[in-house]
Amino acid sequence: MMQTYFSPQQAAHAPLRELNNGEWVDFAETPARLDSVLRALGDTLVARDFGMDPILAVHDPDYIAFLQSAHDEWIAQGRSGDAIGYAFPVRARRPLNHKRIDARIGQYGFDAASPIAAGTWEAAYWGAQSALSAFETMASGDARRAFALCRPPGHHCGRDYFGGYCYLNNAAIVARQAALRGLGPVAILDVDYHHGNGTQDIFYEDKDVLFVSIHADPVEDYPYFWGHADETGTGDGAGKTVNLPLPRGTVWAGYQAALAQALETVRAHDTRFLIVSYGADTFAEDPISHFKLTTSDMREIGTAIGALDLPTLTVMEGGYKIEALGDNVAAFLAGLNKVACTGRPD
Ligand code: Q9C
Ligand code: ZN
Repeated sequence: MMQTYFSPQQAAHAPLRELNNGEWVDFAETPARLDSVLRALGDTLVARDFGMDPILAVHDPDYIAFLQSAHDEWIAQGRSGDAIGYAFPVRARRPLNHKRIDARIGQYGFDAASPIAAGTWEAAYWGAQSALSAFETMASGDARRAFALCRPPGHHCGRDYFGGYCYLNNAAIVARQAALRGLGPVAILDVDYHHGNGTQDIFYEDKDVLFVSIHADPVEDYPYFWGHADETGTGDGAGKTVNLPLPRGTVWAGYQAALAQALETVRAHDTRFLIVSYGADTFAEDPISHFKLTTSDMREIGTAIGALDLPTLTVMEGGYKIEALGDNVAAFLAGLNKVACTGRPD
């Protein structure tokens, strides 16, 4: 089995509930997701600590300070339980230096699906360290592929905002390290059911990091405000964002065609280091998603990506059918590793 990195502190993030379609529901992105994947994958390696610098190479220091103190501020306000916002500014408003926790949550967040619990910072920090540990084993030449069992996930989170169950953008953090270490051109292929709006925003003007995403059409699914096909990057990054939205109900035939197009885009970028944001929420039985892929389709996705023969770091994103999550991740990784990679990151 390929090198898999994980840290037990990632279970510390455990919000109770989220607002979904006007109702309070049990939080979908639970620590039990980790157990499902760990059971299916067996042995993992414990993440090392690479500190704050690689996190701050992507995220705004004010946002990080907010994440670290938000739950304490919530408690200091006389509240209990998870910190959650209810007022979100239209981003065109001027930045205000708010002190009040509710305003601060609105300032840094974009939805009511992403509570900040007592252990959120600790879990997010160690999730990022898992990604960095997977990166280091590849950058040092010990492995050509590695898997980071990140949780909480990362792709909805931008340089100064959280949302969509995401607080630190694990894929972006390792992409930035790969670029800084001269391992590029770097590409991020996002195959989570939802559009990776945070990753897109972070690299929108960047010509060296290609972002390609296959996801539910944001006309009819979360996160609505990003991921449309006409979003293609700007400035130096023009043409280096590629969005391939698909309709609800998509089965393998439709998915496979989009995947072939995505992989062609990755090849055309002369990619030397690939990061995959892998979400298993494209699975037919996912409770919050609407594609119709099977566990054997997960294996096919992995096989198709593996055929690129590129150094590939996979980070965990979504996937909420917990009983099937481990099997779906294992199927994806088995496909990815069916043929050994010959390319080295150098
Ligand atoms: N009624 C990830 O998969 N809620 N995040 C959607 C639909 C938020 C998903 C509500 C879904 C976030 C990483
Ligand atoms: Zn998702």
